[in-house]
Amino acid sequence: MKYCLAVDIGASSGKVMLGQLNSDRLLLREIHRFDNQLIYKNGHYCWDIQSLFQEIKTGVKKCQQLGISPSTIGIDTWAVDFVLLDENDQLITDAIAYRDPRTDGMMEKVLSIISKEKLYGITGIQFQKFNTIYQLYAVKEQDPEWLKRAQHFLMLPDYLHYLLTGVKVNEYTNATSTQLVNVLSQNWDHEIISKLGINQRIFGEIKQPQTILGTLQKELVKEFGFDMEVILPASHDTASAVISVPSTEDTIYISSGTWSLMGVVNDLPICSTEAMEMNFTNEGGINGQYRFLKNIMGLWMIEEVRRNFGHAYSYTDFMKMASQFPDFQSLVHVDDPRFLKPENMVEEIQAYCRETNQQVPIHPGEIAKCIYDSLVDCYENTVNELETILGREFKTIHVIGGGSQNHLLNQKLADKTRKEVYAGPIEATAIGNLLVQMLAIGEIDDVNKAKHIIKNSFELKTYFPAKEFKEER
Ligand code: LFR
Repeated sequence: MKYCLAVDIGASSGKVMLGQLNSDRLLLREIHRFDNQLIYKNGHYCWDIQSLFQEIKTGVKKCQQLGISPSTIGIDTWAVDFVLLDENDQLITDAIAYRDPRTDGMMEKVLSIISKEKLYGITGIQFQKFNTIYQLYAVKEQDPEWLKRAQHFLMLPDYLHYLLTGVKVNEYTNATSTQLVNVLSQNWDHEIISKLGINQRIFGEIKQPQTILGTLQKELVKEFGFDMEVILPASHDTASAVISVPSTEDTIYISSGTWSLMGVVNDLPICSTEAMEMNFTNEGGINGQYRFLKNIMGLWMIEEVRRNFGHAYSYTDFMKMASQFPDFQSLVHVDDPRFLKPENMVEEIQAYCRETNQQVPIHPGEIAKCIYDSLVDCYENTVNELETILGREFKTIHVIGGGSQNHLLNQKLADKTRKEVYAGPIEATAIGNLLVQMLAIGEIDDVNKAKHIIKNSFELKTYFPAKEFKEER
């Protein structure tokens, strides 16, 4: 069977994963792993996009050293971030990151041009100050000459795919996160774009996952010693991850990583006033489906706390230390924008607790505990919101991604929501990326078969709600 290569880059690390089918099992092998982080450059928080591309090349070369030449490759990253290219296809800007404060106040400005109801009605996308639409508006206000020079707008995976192939397209699932795509036509919404006064010409053709983009540029073929087909996966990492939920029929999922994305898969978008007020999104999925979900601040908070403690503790250490402290002692509202990019996460959490007259967590384990409890609290509220909007109850929650390894969080989730929690697969995003490549080249016939392969290949852990769960406060 053919080898496929998934490049999955998250906000804190990236990996190159090799996949191969062996009858109905997906064999997964990590080829290369690297760190990713925000860098401060030219007055903005940025991603080092060139070094990310070098890491992708390193991953491919490691395959070569192992004597493996994959047939296909596809890249996914987080959403909303983009680059602008000039008429010579050169970068006009650094890849400025969504946590950069350039978007402060931009949502309010955009909403004075297009009403909130109209924008939600057209796009079905949640309101987050860092969405591409507000980033583009920030460019328009702060660096208008960039937009004047721009010929092409590419999301980050689109740009990385372009570096591999020389072909410039906008992949659909990621494009929806811009808040510029019409939820029904699944294409750029020209009315919104023109109302913002942004040139339509920069937006390219939207292509669906499974599109075969082309082969590698000649220099790369020389460098690697082999060619590959470049295939568009669901290039928004969350869209790839959701593909790995073994069955999306009757379950709520949480894609757990830097963010916790909690929701369901729907055949039709829900753009009701209720959904807008609860700030749910209808992001694009594969096969024309919608990821109806909500962004919850997620493990970013613990990633930052770890950084604040000089990486002295691992995530497992935090989990172990946290379990020694009582439940629900202090809670923070995880979705408060103050936690998006504070100077110091530990101090921000402590300040929040002080201001709200709660016990101030001091010990690293106590701080971790406060984060886990607050996340679970938010998950529970989100379950209630989802069940209200959808008018039905769910019996299970499926946690996928790196965060699904947090036993403490999984058990708390089961206890608090009184639902069964299934955890895994850990590498959900890379798996979803690989499955779409395999669908594109006919290694897998359809999505049902892909789901069967996931069930057959990865072991899931089950957490039952504790019989006697009493909330302490
Ligand atoms: C998760 C994710 C979310 C998106 C956020 C910012 O990695 O892609 O889905 O809202 O990052 O791009």
